[in-house]
Amino acid sequence: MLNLSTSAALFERAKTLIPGGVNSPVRAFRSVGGSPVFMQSAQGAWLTDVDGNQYVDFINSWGPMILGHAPEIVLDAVRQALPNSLSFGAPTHREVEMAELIRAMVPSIEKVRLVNSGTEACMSAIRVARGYTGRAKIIKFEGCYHGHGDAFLIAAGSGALTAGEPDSAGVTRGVAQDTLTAPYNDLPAVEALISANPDQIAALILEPVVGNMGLVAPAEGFLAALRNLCTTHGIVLIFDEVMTGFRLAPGGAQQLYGIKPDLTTLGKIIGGGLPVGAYGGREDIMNQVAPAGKVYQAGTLSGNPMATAAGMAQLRYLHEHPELYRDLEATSARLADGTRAIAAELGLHYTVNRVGSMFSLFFTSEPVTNLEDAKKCDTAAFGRYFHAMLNRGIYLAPSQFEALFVSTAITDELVEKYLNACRESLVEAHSL
Ligand code: HOZ
Repeated sequence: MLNLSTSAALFERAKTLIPGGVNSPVRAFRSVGGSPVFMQSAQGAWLTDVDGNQYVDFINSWGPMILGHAPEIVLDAVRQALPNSLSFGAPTHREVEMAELIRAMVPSIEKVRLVNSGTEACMSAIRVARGYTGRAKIIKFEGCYHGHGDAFLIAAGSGALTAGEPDSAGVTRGVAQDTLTAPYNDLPAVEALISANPDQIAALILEPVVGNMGLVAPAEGFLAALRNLCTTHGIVLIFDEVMTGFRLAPGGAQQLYGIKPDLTTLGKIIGGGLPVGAYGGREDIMNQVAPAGKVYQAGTLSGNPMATAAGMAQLRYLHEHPELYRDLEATSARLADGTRAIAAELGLHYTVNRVGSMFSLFFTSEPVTNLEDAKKCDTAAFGRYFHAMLNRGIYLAPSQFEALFVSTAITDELVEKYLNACRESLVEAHSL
């Protein structure tokens, strides 16, 4: 068993100071039991906690650390930017370069605005869509998570789901009534919402590959059909690529599936580990944003020099090394296929969903294509599996309803370590 005494003591202190002891709900380990591990440092694939335990990281800060932790190119860029001040609240050359690079990598983005988080990006994108169309309602999918903006905390995934509160308290009825929801991958449900609300829907927002109810892929043709529906009905199609952007391909899920959204929201990877978000897309829509247009959105730390230094360094590396996506694909396939095979050998015909370097092991033998399917999982067994993996030095997302993120720092040897731990942990979790 691990010695987690320093983490446990910190958590006790934190609970008296911070709601639930954490600054983001999933971190509290509520859905897997026990108390969270407090981290001290990380290098490459390895995390070290405050008690000195080491773990191979399969969360990677929920996505941004695609090159593993503390990559020299990113640290160097930050070191170089550091002496020139941490914030100006004024434009810098790097924001222009970053916008150029984002546009080169994601061609549907003709104009882009930098913000500070994925939440901010999604909130702003919706406001722009409403300003552009003059309509109020939006469609989102059950189990998709677009940050904690009021409009999105209806049937939300991620921490909201983990906490068993997919509809948050504090969201007014007025806001809630403008958010319409449909099951993911259910085209007839979307068509029904559109016909029941003619000329009232400003935007349809989705994770083109969902990472927030565990990993769920779009059914064949689903994204293309949504694209057609939105074009036909004048609805702004928004891809939330906060998790998938620059991860599933250099141009994100939209490149992988060949679909062009009207707007895209970004975050995580574009900050290289520092807080950044962005939203962008069609020029005519983005020209609605102040000061070019009448949709107001602003931020003192937007385009922050440290965040753009880190983000640019990482993005540039990804842009210049497209071959790394092939390697990530191969590593992730070995991890996910290996997991599936081990579970099956043990008589557990569990579902493993994977797209590129994101995957989930669902503790159910039925296919998982939407939130209702995901909820069929044996979450108690998942909790036991999570802790068994942790004890073996494998750091997974502490919830059945999250995806794992693979970094380029995962070597063949670490794949073997993970698979051995997976076998032993499945046995332990099910007392086989
Ligand atoms: N919303 C993130 C997972 N989908 C969790 C963020 C965090 O706890 O850091």
